[in-house]
Amino acid sequence: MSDIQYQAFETRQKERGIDIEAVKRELKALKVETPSWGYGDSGTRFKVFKKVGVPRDPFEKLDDAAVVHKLTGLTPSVAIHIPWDKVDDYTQLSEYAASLGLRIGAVNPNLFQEDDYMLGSITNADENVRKKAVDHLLECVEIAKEVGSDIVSLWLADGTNYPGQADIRKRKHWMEEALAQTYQALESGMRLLIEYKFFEPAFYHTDLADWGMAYNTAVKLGPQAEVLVDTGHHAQGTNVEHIVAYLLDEERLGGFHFNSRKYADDDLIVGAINPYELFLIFYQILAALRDDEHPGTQQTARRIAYMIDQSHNIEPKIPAMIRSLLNVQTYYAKALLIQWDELEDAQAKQDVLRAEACVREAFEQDVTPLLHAVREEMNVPRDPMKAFYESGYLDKIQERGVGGASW
Ligand code: PSV
Ligand code: MN
Ligand code: MN
Repeated sequence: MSDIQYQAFETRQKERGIDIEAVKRELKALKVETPSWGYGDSGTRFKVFKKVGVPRDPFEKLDDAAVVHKLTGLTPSVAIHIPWDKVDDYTQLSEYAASLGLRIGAVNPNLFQEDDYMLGSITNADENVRKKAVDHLLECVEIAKEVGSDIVSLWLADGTNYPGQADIRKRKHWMEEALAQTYQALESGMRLLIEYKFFEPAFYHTDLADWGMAYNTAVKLGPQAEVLVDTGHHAQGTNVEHIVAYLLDEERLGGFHFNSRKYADDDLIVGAINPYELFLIFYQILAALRDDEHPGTQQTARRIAYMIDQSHNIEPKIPAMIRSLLNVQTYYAKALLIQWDELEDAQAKQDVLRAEACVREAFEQDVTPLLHAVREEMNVPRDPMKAFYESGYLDKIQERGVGGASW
């Protein structure tokens, strides 16, 4: 991409009334957390394909995450999942992260991979199982404190497969009790992010099925509990950006798990299936940030935890992560090119077509020259994917062999 192309881009955006320096500042400030489990082997219930060079332990996952951060400048933190990333010494893990220019981000409890949890974890009718699950949640809060993280991010697999299988309201009460105990253990400044999903692994009812249930639970718990929107966890056709706007307005949008879905919780590369949705999510966030009349909403928007949550089944792990991040950056950049004065004028005049065009036109801008310029100013490669393939890192990790960490 030549400077001529960047000049043409800048001229065009200035004509549109866009403050390019402000756009660049926002792009440089964008940070997206990557998940430790996105670097390990994963699959479906049919098969986990084992890849050569996959990290064998949490430390090697951090090594890979550091490469991604070095090449993109976007990913200074890594989410961990316990017990997948269980280590003897969490201080050592966070010090190792720091030595690579990273920090440990959200701590994710795992309440779905033990036989005891087959019929539920914190919603299980067996009091002993519920206690075990709460102990694990409390352990995760302690781990977050040890690694210096301010986020515990909870996804609950609990649900039932058949009508009558369990008492839905009793399960709701048990869930609320368990989460209240977890909430009590948070220090000030820490947040509990509550993720919802409408089905799977349970196929009749899920205890935290949608944003309304997650929101209600968060409100009951208190201000340190917020909702996490995983973009892949909605039924077909759901207007996810509307949910985003609503939760921002209620000051309860805590974070995102970015990925794409076509049919269900497919965990495909973010932006690969419906890039317009990703753009429209950022449109709502940027609109909230501009809303001077609602400082609480602005503050909520400012501290959103952006995270990737993908399990790459057939893709090479590190390039898949880089692709995901570049997609997030691209659609964020496009949203930053919305001409707000024009949009607000069209909305005030109730000019439907002009308002729609205003949003769509930002999406249609080619941001490639802008992203090349921003990356240069951030001292990262203009083309991080190409730089990765040329770096020799893939050859270097061959020595790890096959059979690294799964999820
Ligand atoms: C399962 O659906 C899931 O993908 C959730 O999105 C969680 O965030 C993730 O696993 C890790 O527990
Ligand atoms: Mn998720
Ligand atoms: Mn999921």
